[in-house]
Amino acid sequence: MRQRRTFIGLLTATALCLPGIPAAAAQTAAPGPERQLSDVIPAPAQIAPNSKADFTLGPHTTIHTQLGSAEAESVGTYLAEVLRPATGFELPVDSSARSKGPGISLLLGKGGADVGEQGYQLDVAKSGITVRAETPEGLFAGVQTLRQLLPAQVEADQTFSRTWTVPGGRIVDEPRFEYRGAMLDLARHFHEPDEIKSYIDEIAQFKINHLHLHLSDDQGWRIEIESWPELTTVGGGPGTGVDGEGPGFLTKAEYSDLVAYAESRFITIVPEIDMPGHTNAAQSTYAELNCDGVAVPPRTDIEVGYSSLCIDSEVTYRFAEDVIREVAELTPGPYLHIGGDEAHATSEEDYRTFMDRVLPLVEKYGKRAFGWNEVAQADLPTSVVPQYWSTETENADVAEAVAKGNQVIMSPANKTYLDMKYDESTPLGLQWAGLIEVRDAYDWDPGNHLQGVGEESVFGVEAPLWSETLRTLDDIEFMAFPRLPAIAEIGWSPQEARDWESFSQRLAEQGPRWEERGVNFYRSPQINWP
Ligand code: NGO
Repeated sequence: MRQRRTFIGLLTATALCLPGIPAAAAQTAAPGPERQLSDVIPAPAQIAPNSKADFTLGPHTTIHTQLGSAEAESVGTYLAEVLRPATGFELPVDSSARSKGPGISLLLGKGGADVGEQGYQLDVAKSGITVRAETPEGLFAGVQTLRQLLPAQVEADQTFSRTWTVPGGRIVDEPRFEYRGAMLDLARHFHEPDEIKSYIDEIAQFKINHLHLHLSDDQGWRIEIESWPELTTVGGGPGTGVDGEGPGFLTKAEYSDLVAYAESRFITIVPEIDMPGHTNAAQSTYAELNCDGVAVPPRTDIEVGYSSLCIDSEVTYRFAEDVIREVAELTPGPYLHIGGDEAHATSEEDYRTFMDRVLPLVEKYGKRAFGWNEVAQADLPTSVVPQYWSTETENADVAEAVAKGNQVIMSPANKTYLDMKYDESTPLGLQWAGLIEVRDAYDWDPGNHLQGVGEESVFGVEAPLWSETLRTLDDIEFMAFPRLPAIAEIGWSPQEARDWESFSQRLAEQGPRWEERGVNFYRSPQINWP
């Protein structure tokens, strides 16, 4: 990670009441912007406010995008679509570099600070706003920052007649970790593509750039596999959700459409097929996946750790290869998650045998393997990324893998599991890893959380949301917000740029934005919601 620059400026209120100026005069001056340059989640790496440089959007504002770049133009179009409903402005997107006039410019290439592949520089001046980045992804991140610098009403879908002022100054920003993830569990309760898209739209605002989809488990199988067609018709059929809810699965076309949608928000889909445990749905569908050749009964309870593929059977490896091949072919992103958690019904020796055969299949089909941290019990190639989910702060297998060069995704369950209850009274969720209030989710450092795993071995952070108790999008949102932004800030912001006081104030300001967008969220008593 490159050397961080020091903070350029201190955060100051933009509309200062200067000594010597009578209060009445101050009151009649043009109102300052509602937001301050620092009112952003995740906290930017560097902020230099300039109260003389506020920019006000107007009916003639144009969005200029990098000449000749279709990708920059599509980021411009996204921005226009976000801003048009509430402002009522036309906000034409112009990539011809011909029109000048006041505007927002989204520019690619050098010219700004060195912000890496995912970062951006945002300059707000009286004459206009410029976002510069090396990649369209960086521009998109800058656009999310810009969006949060406008008043909350900008998120509404009806037009307000008011001023739309962005606070002046410069932000130079890039992420601490390249991987910042969220996870949805489609297996316990299926979530419809439209619900997943809506979640994608919300998490993208906090610069989350990966969505991990847990596609198979004991209860249900949720992705079409042509070579094993009954996985979805039976394994994802009626009654396959927890407590018999269902059916539901993604066809290949629906999955590809989701991948493309996520890509338009610069989010990479990480598919997970959980093996060799958490496989009851497959084993109740296909008798040959069981050692005794008898299909197990389907199960819709929430027990874990009872199922195992048959390790000595060649059918198991044909199945694993077919599934990995088809999922890999459908997935443009570089990662494929093979689960590997809680295989309590598989002996340790069998577990290693299984992983020795299956991990290379992921590579054979061109993907980098992720697995829950139990995979570290196997002999791991250094390319494999264990995802740490335990509540302990010591794990010998993971520490050993890291010593050999593996990187880790940090998802400690007692900090990042969005399915844990906030407090005893939370109507949804589980509490096996403890109660997780917003501050618990925020106050930890992935760079020194797990013994033997330092900053440089952390590939990123991820917030899993398991769906044993969650059915609707409302349920998902209630558990994710406001903790998801806490994990997003941990993944993006430099450790020295974040602290609870500042975060809790910035988080409070997200409340009205969620209200405008109709997002359900938990009004944590730890936050002074406006
Ligand atoms: C565990 C378990 C999942 C549960 C989840 C509930 C992992 C990696 N395996 O996390 O099957 O759904 O807890 O919180």
